[in-house]
Amino acid sequence: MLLKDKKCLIFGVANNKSIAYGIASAFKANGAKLAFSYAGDAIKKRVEPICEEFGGEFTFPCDVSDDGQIAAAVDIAREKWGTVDVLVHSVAFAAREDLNRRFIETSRDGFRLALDVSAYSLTALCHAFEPLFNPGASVLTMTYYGAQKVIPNYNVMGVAKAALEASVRYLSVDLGKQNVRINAISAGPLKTLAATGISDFRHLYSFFEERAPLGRNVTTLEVGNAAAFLASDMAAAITGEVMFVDCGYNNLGV
Ligand code: NAD
Ligand code: 0WE
Repeated sequence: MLLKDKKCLIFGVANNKSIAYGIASAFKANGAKLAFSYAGDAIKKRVEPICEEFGGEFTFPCDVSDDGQIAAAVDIAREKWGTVDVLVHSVAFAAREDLNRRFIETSRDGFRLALDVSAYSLTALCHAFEPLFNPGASVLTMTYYGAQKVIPNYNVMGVAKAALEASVRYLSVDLGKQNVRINAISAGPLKTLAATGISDFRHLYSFFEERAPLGRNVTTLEVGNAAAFLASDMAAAITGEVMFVDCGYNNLGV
């Protein structure tokens, strides 16, 4: 029970394939108290039964590109819990057209959207929730290898993830002063909603599977277990890190 009675806010569950769902499942197995955000009414209908499934305490609206909704989420968390022990950011978005053509063709608006939702939102959430974090609290975000190396079609999301990973390092200094930690998990490819409709995703998925040292891809629950460790006091001296949970793929040269 790594997270016994810890109050955990989870941003980014869309359905039971979401990485955030695997994280919620591992957190629940470790005794955590859970609450879930949703962005829009369509997602609300999916998140509510998932919250019930995990015995979650409340759901709340939060489009992370809207400062007003972030402030309202802080108010709800303050009212329900007073303080927060764990915040999970498992959110990303880019316009589909920017993942289907050459990176060089990325528009200013497409760049702004991807970086706003997928990178800046982490800093916005950390700043807004800063007054609620207990000493020893932990923030987690989800990244991908395309931040560090070129992955075909990942494009502006790779640039957004590079900004996200750098944000984790800078935020670790600011949050460290109040003994709050922040880390990123770099997960191997997973067949989630955010991966459907990506041209060549199936090819990329089997490419990783064939080459990864463990000869397979990761599961959302394995990502969740790594998240439970990083969120727990077992990881009390780990902050500002990007931890790969990818069956070893990132270590390969050729
Ligand atoms: P997912 O589609 O299940 O989750 C993405 C979530 O982002 C959804 O819940 C969606 O509602 C939310 N979202 C999008 N725009 C939002 C906004 N403006 N405000 C609030 N929420 C918003 O897909 P996933 O694969 O579980 O993605 C979760 C995280 O994991 C993302 O950061 C993604 O980049 C990262 N990741 C995914 C993979 C993969 O292969 N699937 C690998 C590594 C990292
Ligand atoms: O981070 C991600 C998913 C990011 C993502 C996916 C979508 C698809 C639908 C962001 N925005 C959108 N917008 C949509 O309209 N991953 C790590 C999964 C992923 O996405 C890829 C990948 C991999 C892996 C896109 C291209 C190439 C590889």
